[in-house]
Formats: sequence, structure tokens, C-alpha cells
Amino acid sequence: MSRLLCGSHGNVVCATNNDGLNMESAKRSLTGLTNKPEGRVLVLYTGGTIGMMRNEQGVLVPIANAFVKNLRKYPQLYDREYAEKKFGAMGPLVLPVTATDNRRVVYNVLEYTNLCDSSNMTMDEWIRIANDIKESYEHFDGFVVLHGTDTLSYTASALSFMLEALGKIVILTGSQVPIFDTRSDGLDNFLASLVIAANYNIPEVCVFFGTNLMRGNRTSKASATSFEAFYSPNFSPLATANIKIEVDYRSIFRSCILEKFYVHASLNRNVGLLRLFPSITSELVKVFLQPPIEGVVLQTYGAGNVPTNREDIIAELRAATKRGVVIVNITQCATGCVSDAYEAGKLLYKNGVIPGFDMTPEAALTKLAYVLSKHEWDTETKRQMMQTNLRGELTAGRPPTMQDWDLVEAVARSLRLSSAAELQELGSILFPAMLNAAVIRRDIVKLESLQGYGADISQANADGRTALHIACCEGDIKVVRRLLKMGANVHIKDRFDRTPLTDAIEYDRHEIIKVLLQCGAHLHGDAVQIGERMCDAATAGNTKRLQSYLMAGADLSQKDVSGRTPLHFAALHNHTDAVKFLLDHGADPHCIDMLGQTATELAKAARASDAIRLLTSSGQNGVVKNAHAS
Ligand code: ASN
Repeated sequence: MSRLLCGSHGNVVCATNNDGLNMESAKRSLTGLTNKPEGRVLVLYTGGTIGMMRNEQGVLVPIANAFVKNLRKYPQLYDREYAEKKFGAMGPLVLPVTATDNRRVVYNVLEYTNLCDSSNMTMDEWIRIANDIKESYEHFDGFVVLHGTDTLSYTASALSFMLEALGKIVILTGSQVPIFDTRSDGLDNFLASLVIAANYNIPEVCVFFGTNLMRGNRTSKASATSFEAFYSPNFSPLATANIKIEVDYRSIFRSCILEKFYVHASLNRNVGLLRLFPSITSELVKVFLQPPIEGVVLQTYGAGNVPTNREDIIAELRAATKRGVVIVNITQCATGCVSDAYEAGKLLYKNGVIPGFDMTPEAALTKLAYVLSKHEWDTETKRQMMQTNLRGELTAGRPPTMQDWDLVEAVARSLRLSSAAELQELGSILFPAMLNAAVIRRDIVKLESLQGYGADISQANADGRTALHIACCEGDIKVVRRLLKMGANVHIKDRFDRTPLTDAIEYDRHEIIKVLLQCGAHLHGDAVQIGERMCDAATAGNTKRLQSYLMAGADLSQKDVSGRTPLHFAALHNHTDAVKFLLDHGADPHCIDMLGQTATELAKAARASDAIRLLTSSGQNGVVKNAHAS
């Protein structure tokens, strides 16, 4: 696997169209013009059994350019009527709509060249996947990576570290049987992954298999034959997909750093996994630890034990840690955590080995590759980071205290509720209401205590609105910052397809717009619709609103459906402040509308003399200043 089917990233997207669909047109085509809002998902098809077909010899092989063509033949995977009406025959794929999901899933498939069996995956492919997600990040709500199962947990673990400050969901899935076989786990895995990616804001790299959505860096492949091929030994699933999809919001790992999403696109390859076994020779250990090795995951017995009577092995480990090799101790057991409860374990830590707690081998190895490639960290910091919970990959020490549903329980008791499902439902109703009330009262202490009671800070109310949406309308920057530091997600869209950024723009909260952008928020949806909203602002002479859009990254020369720009409307209505603002910030006075008229011509027709003066003086100079948002 080395190149993308559709060429460079400027035009990834729809492998359904093998010529490659331009990203801009894909973006335009993915707008929500229907009653049910659309959730947009990019599928990165890297290979694996899921897409394989039998060749003439009956052997399973991946076949280039066949996957999407086949998807279009399956009514469960392609609502032909809706898709063709809206996007044309070669447009993105669309799932049939269901009553239970909030959003209709619209998905594009990016098929990799050299579709590979995942046994052939290398760190280069991990970097490629991470970069592909980066390139398309702003155009999609979620990402599904179709991947062979054999090394899927390694890729998921690596991506969880490389995708920094991730704000959207990335799901890796695959299957044991090809999706187009009569009896296959691929269909369910793919469908559930698409639906979850489009409908749920779980800003993590996940693995979906069977009925479980698991944190990717907690998974390992458990079976070569079962449809439940993956397990998450030390952490319960983030969600289960049975008749209903049930998300355990309390277990979602949310980044609490005010940072924009980016990719850490390098990895240190001088890492390895060394599994102890009785009578292992010190020569083997010595050779394994030789340069250029820089990091080793040592798989020891039970709770992290090595033989205390093997000074020869201990000496090799000691010498290596002294040379600066980072050695991380994890257990060979399927579940559980290393500890220093035994003398046999303590010995390791005395000799410079560090505990890897309950990390899977895949997580520990890929984390080492990631941590060791961070040139800005010195060796001590790298050792510390290996022991720190960076992405929910390890449980160190006591879990954070939670006042386990006390508040909800108290209410539940008074309502005589008893079952876990009733409690869960009560929480999902009460918490958003209580969070929103705390935001309106600007009560940061209350917000924090609600989180302590188990509220998910990004939990939405019945309209899909979160505390951050409300805070952006209310306009208290301190509350907004606090929410973001508590892990509130900037990408959640409410029932009306509004993000917190939409609210901040429409309430002209300039400080808040800045901090949202700092956290990776971006404009979404149809550019023409954004153009229309800016044209409305220009018609009303609302310069502040135009400034809000500019700060959020909008193109002030964006046209509405009639081809008019905000400048046309500001000129037509003789709003001189708005005309000046638009000209000062790069709006193009030469743009013509569908009738072939410029802003100046419209101003002349309306006898808007002040606007005409501004426009003609800017035109005479031939200069339209290229100022930027401050
Ligand atoms: N060998 C295949 C792979 O990892 C196994 C699978 O996908 N089920 O690519």
C-alpha cells in the first residue's frame, strides 16, 4: 500500500468515482438539504478480509476498484433513490435512513492503492492513515478505517497517539469473512461503524467489532475465527450496538487541552517486544537490547515478575537502562496490571525498568514509538510520559473519584426508579438540564461538581445542544474556557446542525470565537449557505456579524444563490461601514452576480451615493486591501 487511488490529498474523497472527486465539490455535495441532517463519514479502505473477493482459484484477494461498485449493489449500504436524486450516480454513498438515528449517513470511500493484508502494514501506513485523516478532517464528522484484523489493534493504538487533540471519532473495523460473502460479520461491523461515526461524538480512536465499540488502544485480537475477534481486556466498551446503541459517556476520554487537532507524523522504529520465558538466555536478552534499540516492552510474568535468581538477565536490563534504553514492564497475562507487590517485580524498578501498568502489548509498543520520537522531550520526560495516561491507554493508581450517581440516585429514589436502564436514562435527561442551568448561572463550581457526579460535559439535551452551545450564546468567556478545559467538544452539532461556533458567530462573541478556533473549531456545511448568512448581515449593515464570520475563517467574497456577495448587498443598501469593512478585508468589488452586475452597478441603480464613492475610489486605486481578521 503506497499511493492513494485518487492521487494527492487535494482531491481524495470519492473512490466511487475512480477519477477522483474534487474535495470542494464533495464538500458542496455533502450539505444537509433534507429534513434529517446528514452525518458525513470518510471511509479509508486500506485492505483486509472485509473487502476481499475470491479470484478464479477461489483464493481471497483484495481487488482494486471493486469495493465501492459492489457497495452500490446493496440496498442496506446504498439508498440509490436518495443518493442519485441528491448527488447523482457517481456521488457519495448514502445509507438508508432509520427511525432511530438522528442523522442520515452520507459516506465517501477513499480506496488505497495496494490494498493490503494487514500483516503487511508498517509504520509508514500508520502515518499515511493519520495524514489522510488530517487532510479531510474539517469536511467530515467521523472516520471509518477498514483494515485487516491481524494488525488492526497496532494501527488503532498507534493512531490514538499520533492524532493529537482529536475532536472527532475514528473507528477501525474489519471482518473475519468478506463483506460480500453470503454470511459475513463485515456487513454488521461496517454498518454499525458508519452509523456510530455519523451520529456520536466520541472523540477517540475506537475499534468496532461484533457488538462492541472499544477504545482502540485497549484492544487486542483475541480470536482468529470468532466473529467477536477483538477484546478490550482491561477497559469496558465505550458503547454497545444491540437493538439500541448505548454509549457509556462517562468512560469517554476527552482531551482537556485547549489545542487544535494535529498529527504527530513521526515514529521511532527502534523499539521491540521481548517476552520472557523460563530459561531464556542472557545472550538473547543482551542481543535484543543492543543498539540501535531505544525502547523495549518487556512482557513479564503475572503481576510483572522476573526470576529473582537470574542476576545475568537483570544485569543486561540494568546496563541497557543505564545506556538510556527505555524498558517498560507489562504483564504476559491477558488481563490485569503490573505492580511492585512482589520482590520479583520490585527488582525491575530498582534497575531502571518502568511500569507499563495495564497497557496491552500493542499500546505499550506503539506508545514507545510515539514517545521516543518526541524530540522536544528529554529522556526523563519520555520515561514519565510512558507512565502517564495520555489517551486512556492505561489505568495507573486509583481511578479518579466519582460521586457515583449520588445526585441522580437521590432523584431516582424519590421517583422509585430501580433498574440500571432507568437510572441511565434519568441521568441523560437530568445532567444536560443541570449543566445548562449551571452555564446560565455562570457557576463554574457547579459545573465541576456535576462532572464529579458523573455528567458527561458534552452530553446533549433533546435538541442535541450541549453546555458549550449554551455558553457560546450566553457569552461568558470564563465559562467557555472552563468547559473546554473540562473536555467539552467543539464539533458537536445540534438538531439544527449548529455547532458552538455557529452560536458564537450569531451572538457576535468575538473572544469566544477565538478560543473555539484555538481548539480546532471550524465552519462547516455549505459555503453558499454561509454566503447567504453573510449577505443577510450585509443587508442589515451588521458589520460586527461580518467581522464574526471573518474571524471564523469565512470568505467575505462568498456568493449567495443569486451570485451576489455581501459587498453587493452592503452597496445596494448604502451601508457604508459594511462596504468599507468588506473592502478593507479583501472583498472583491469586481465580482458579478447572475445578472452580470457588480456591487458598484447595484449601488448606482439604487442611487447609494456614499457606497458608490467608496467603491469607485477603491476601484480607481485598483487596490483592494488584503487585510486579515485580527
Ligand atoms: N489476514 C487478514 C488481514 O489482517 C485477516 C482479516 O482481515 N480478517 O488483513
